[in-house]
Amino acid sequence: MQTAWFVTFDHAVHRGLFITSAFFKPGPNRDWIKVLSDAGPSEIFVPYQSGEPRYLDLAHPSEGGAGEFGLIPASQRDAGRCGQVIGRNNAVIREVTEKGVLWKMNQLVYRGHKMTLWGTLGSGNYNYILSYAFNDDGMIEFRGGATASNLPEKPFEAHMHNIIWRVNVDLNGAKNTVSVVRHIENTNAPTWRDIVEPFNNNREGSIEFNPREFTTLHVASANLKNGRGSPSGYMVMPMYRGTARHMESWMRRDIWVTRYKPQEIGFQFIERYANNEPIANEDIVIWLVTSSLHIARDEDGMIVRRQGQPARFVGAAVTMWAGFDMKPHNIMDNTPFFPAFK
Ligand SMILES: [Cu+2]
Repeated sequence: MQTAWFVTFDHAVHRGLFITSAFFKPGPNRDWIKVLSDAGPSEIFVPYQSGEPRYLDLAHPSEGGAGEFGLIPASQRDAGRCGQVIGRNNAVIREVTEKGVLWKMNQLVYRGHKMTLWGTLGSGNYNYILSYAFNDDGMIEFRGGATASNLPEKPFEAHMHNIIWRVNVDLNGAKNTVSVVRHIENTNAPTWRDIVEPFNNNREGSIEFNPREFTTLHVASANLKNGRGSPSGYMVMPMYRGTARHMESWMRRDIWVTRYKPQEIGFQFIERYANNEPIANEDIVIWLVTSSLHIARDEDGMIVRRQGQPARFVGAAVTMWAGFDMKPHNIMDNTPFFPAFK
């Protein structure tokens, strides 16, 4: 054993599948480090091109939510050959898989592994696969996949699947500090700068992803160092094809940071939650908007013709993924994957 994960999870109506704690052991001689408390989707917001509908799939109906959606029970067909169905109501799959080549140098190679926990939220005609992969190199992959079938009334209308995450990072305990890492390049010069700044001057608030700056967050704990004495942190990194903006005022920024309050769950209220409280060395929550633009295709289903009946379109929308990664930064003392030097 070089590294290990210990992860707990739960699922609920209005919450989908969410992580309740995650601990990482960065080496055989190192203690377990807490990384996450509760982390999962805050909202799944799906507006359509013509303006209607604009579904909130996780909100309570009294707050404009579309329904009381829970996880769909899973079977061995979901789990495949490497997976197990686990948890309450048999709704979660645990898979331990190879993820392909993680490192290669000439004749040497290391194939990485990960443990994935996933479940499926049944949201009317859509299904949302909520997936968390804990990798042997300390990476965590948060993914939401939109699948099942397009809206039966308008199967050919474009729409946006906005999966908005609420991540209570508790690296080495609750008190953390969030910085923004910016890559700043001037094309009139051959050099560049990579700078680290406090998130929003260490106050609750929001920023935008800037693809030219490779916008990345860095979450640190004041006293956490690795065996070499380097300050340890986790990077929060996007994996976007685009950044969604919508009419709703809360859908005009990409990342928010607030103080942790257990009752602050719904993303449509984020502007009220983010009321300028200090966030340096506090129990913080990171909110990330991750989006898939779904332009309908004929491949999203098939036309079924039966004698004596009008032709109808039966949907089968192939999964579109959105999400982000968390990557360790000076958590481990060295690479755990090189072969022993002789
Ligand atoms: Cu879609």
